[in-house]
Amino acid sequence: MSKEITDLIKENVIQGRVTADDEGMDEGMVGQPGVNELVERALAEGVRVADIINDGLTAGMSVVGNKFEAKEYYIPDMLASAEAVGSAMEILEPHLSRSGITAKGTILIATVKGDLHDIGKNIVSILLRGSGYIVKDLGNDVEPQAIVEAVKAEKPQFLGLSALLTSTMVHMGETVQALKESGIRDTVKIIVGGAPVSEEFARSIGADGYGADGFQAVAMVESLS
Ligand code: B1M
Repeated sequence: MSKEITDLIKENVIQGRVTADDEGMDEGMVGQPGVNELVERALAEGVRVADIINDGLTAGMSVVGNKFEAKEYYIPDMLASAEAVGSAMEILEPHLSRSGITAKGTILIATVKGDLHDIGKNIVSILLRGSGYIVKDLGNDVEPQAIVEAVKAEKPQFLGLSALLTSTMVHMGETVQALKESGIRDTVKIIVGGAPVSEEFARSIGADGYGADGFQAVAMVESLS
């Protein structure tokens, strides 16, 4: 049952359908539940939020990525799917928060300079919030110096950096370097992630941790706490 509904969510992410009013890539799907309705239904049926995210949303976006690579999908198609994932995450956010929990710490998070991909960062943010952290999101395309200023002002325990492009991951290293030059590198634990990033890369730029996905990012923050 759980697999059936997460498969439907995955399919509707691929179709880029937010609600039942949307046509979908294959068209003619108006009236069938979209990602929003399916996520609500999955929650009502008691499907685990982690399964909705991993087997539905992330699995769907992964297929979208493959279709983009194969030139079956273009940028507007990707955006429709991204919108469906973002909308689903808004529905899921309150379910991730554990009631009555006190904040475990503050995390600044940003997608680095030159990079507009923010879906993964937003998922990581929501999961961290759901685990009891205060997350301050600096947005995307954030310059190293702006991150340095934010660390000085907010004094967070953690800094999360995301990059999705091989051409922008270099700015993660520059950000670590800028923090060193400002003399505040050791005041904050730095966690990095994003599709082109690896544990080895994280080590090479002097980050404290790496998360392959949102759940691993949370586990890494917990282990560094
Ligand atoms: Co772009 N894009 N994109 N894109 N895009 C990729 C990344 C690409 C792999 C597609 C491809 O060619 N196959 C490719 C990069 C190639 C490379 O660098 N090697 C690419 C390209 C080339 C581009 C443009 C240059 C295209 C163009 O204009 N010609 C352009 C660049 C714009 C820019 O940033 N300056 C561009 C634009 C876009 C859109 C705007 C259309 C859109 C982004 C919308 C948005 O984010 N608001 C977009 C999308 C959607 C994608 C794909 C299809 C999906 C990315 C995504 O959201 N994945 C992507 C192809 C793919 O991934 N297969 C692609 C789902 C998301 C949940 O996963 O972001 O990996 P991800 O996050 C995961 C983990 O990585 C991890 O946890 C997340 C949750 O599990 N994680 C962290 C992420 N951050 C973390 C931080 C952590 C820890 C874990 O700690 C802090």
